[in-house]
Amino acid sequence: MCGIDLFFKKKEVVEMEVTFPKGFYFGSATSAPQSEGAHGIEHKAPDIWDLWFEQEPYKFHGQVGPQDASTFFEHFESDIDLLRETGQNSFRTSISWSRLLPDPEGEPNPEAVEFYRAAFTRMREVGVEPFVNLFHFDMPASLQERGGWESREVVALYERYAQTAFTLFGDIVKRWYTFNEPIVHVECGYLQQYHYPCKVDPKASVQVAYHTALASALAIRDFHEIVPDGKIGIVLNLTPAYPRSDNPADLKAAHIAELFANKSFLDPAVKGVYDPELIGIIREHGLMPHVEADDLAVIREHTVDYLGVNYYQPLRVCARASLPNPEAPFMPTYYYDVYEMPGRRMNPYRGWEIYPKALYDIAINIRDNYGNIEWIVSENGMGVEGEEAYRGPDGTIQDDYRIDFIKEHLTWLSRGIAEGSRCIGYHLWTFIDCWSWLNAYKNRYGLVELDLDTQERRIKKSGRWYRELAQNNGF
Ligand code: BGP
Repeated sequence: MCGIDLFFKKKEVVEMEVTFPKGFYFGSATSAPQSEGAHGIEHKAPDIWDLWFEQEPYKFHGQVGPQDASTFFEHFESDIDLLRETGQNSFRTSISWSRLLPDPEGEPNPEAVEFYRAAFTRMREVGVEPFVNLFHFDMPASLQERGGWESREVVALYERYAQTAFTLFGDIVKRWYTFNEPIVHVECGYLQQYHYPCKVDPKASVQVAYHTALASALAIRDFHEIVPDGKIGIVLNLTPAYPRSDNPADLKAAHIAELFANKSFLDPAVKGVYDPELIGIIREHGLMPHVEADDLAVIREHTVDYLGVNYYQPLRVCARASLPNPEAPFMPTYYYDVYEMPGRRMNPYRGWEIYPKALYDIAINIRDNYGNIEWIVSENGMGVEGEEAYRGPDGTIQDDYRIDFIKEHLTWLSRGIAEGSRCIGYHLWTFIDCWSWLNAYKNRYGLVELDLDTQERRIKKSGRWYRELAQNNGF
């Protein structure tokens, strides 16, 4: 058995026929900063990834920066043809704020307007429903200098950007998202130093989280006026928190982990309110954000029409083994330890556990605790390093491990749907191998291989299989 096959040594699901409801969305997801390229100043103003790469290129795998993203800006027409060739009826990408509005207070960049209109129109022409997200970790650098999400002024400018995008593209794009994985720019940018501005500042992290939830609600309010026949959601990375055991201390640890990791954005986005227990903890640690009059009414009244769920890995936790240092900067792990369950299946390249059943648990959680709101798997996928080792005699990458990964997740998802959860589709991360933040091109996720030297695209075995999956509405 070789490396990648080991992922599947313990399949959890026996092969069975799996089918999805008629009209199910089969597609994939990417983001503007990870796929467009054309980062030169003649095309767009710098965002924080351009800025950070300029400052500390050695932090990026192979010192490859965002300017080397996979040239969708240049090749969008033939890339959209490949969407059809791989059977996709829908596709998520994002708009780059700093491309559309290089001056966040100025007029839209005509080149960007032309590009996005052409790309979204072309998708529609070939029968691919565009799902468009407004913010995928890419704060304009000029706004980061003005405080980023810590600043109320940036919330107002995000609302202006959202209104601009809805007005410019709302006639051709009917499915929108306000944010991708907002907890990530909170945690990685303000606690863990994996995103710019690389701060360790718990108080700022709470303000950033709160401003993000508020900005999302403001955009939803405006969307419903500007595009009344569309739907808008938010993409959340849900990582169900599983306790090590039924011991009350482990259960409590998992309960608190769930508050921070999932409910912190899920509750305001879907229910319009924050969980009082989470607020109690934030208050106890002296981290309450600055809130202005009417904010909470905006959050309460403008909830999402549907939900995007990114799922990669579960969160396993246990009671802390030692008391936290009360003087250390506050982290949610004040209340729990991350638990490394013996025997868990790992994707060693990304360091993430593979646990497909969580998709079923998410489906049931949404059904039972979030009003059975309509939702879609907006990301799920497997990043593998060194895929060229799997190139077959005809030159195609034989990524059977990816096919197995998708099958297992879809099997559990279909059970959730059979039990009444309203999931409308599955978007794989990702379409064409793309640039992945600090990991750059280390791990490849695509249905389509990208040759970094020539920019040539080649459909992998999984891409051909995906087409059959979509044609058969199952496997
Ligand atoms: C998600 C992000 C994506 C993508 C993906 C894979 O959290 O929304 O942008 O990058 O994870 O993760 P990575 O690229 O870090 O391997």
